[in-house]
Amino acid sequence: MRVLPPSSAGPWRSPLRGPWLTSVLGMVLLVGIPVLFVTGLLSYAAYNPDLSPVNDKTPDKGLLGLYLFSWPTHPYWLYRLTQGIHVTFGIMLVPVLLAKLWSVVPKLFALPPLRSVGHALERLSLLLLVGGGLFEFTTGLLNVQLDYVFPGSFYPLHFYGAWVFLGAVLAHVALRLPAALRAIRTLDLRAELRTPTVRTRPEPADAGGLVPGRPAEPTMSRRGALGMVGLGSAALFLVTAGQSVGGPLRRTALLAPHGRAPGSGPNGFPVNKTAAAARVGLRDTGAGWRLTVRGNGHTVRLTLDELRRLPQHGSSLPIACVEGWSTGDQYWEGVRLRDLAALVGHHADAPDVFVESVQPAGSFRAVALRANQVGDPRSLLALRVGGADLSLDHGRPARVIVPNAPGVMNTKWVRRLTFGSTDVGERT
Ligand SMILES: Nc1nc2c(c(=O)[nH]1)N[C@H]1C(S)=C(S)[C@@H](COP(=O)(O)O)O[C@H]1N2
Ligand SMILES: [Mo]
Repeated sequence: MRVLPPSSAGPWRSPLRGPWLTSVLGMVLLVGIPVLFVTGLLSYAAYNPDLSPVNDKTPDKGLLGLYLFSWPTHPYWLYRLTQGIHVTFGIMLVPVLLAKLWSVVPKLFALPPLRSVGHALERLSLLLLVGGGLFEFTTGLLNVQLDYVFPGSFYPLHFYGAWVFLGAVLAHVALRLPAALRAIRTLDLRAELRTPTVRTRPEPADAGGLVPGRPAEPTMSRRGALGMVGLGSAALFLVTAGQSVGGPLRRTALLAPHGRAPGSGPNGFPVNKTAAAARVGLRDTGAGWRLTVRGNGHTVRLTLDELRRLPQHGSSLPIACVEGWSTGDQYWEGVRLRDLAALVGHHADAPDVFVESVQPAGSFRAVALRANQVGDPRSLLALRVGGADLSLDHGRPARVIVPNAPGVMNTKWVRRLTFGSTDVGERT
């Protein structure tokens, strides 16, 4: 049997593989992945997890929560933008990630698997890098696209996975960036984009063993390979971005589960969880419904008609879900949260509030809002949207709407507001 030198790496014979191609794809990820990290960490901060246990899906975060800050209500569209970018870029980077993995596949299967201690460490960091990357993209995609199928909650998996992935990416960049910058200068991108398949030559042999020792005839040019990745990303953009961007792209958002308007009329915007799915019916939200407002030792109970007789205000705000879909600005009308706080004696400074739904169970039935969110004059307990009463699926008779908050904070079918508290568990 003939022993192959490392650079021949057995079955991997594509003449396109080489440090240049890997580095070009790496540079795209080097720009894209930090954007995913930053927008992801912002999304985590937007949940205000340090405010209340009900907001905190990762209570064991320890030092990883050090950067948290009180999420602002201005500008009202910021979360829609950052989370739209997070999900859209994440989906668009999938072809780049897969192409990059394809380009280094001889390394992933290199034999012998461990040559020295240094080699073992390098392989371990690659395992965390590849495993972490695949894990983050898979959990993210599944959360957005499907009924979630991973065991356990999405949030801790994606959150802790992100830190592992970040560590591996930083190590990888520190180790590889100088070589990648050198490799990228070995071919001229613009010339490659003009080179057809017949004139495609392998890159010069490399120490890393990406370039095959016995290259096969090219079946595709580098232009073709990069074009395929680019077209893949562009196609994914076309079938998903509409869920966040809106406008005419909304009609092409074929892959976005909540992307397209499910109906017409004022309540014809996406529904994350229907009343039926939340096991909320007319029994809980009909004539017998009362809103309980508590705080400062006072308790006030209001019927829907009494709520309607309080000063009504309007604000145009979107719903922007962590899953990346968002509505355009909807015109909500109802009672300001800070006016409701005043009903129980919080006149000067708005306090935090604990919001509870009539929904009997589920992790989104309660949420805590921070004082800045309560105090914002655009924050409402909404009774109407687009000039019509809320539909049952959108939270009839009353739901919270807050500027620049993740959709999950806009609790539907509200039953009780406790001002000056962020966790009613201990007090109920
Ligand atoms: N009671 C209750 N309120 C809820 C939810 C829920 O599951 N239960 N889902 C939240 C989430 S995750 C989002 S994105 C928004 C979506 O609002 P919509 O269904 O009216 O579009 O409602 C929020 N309010
Ligand atoms: Mo959501």
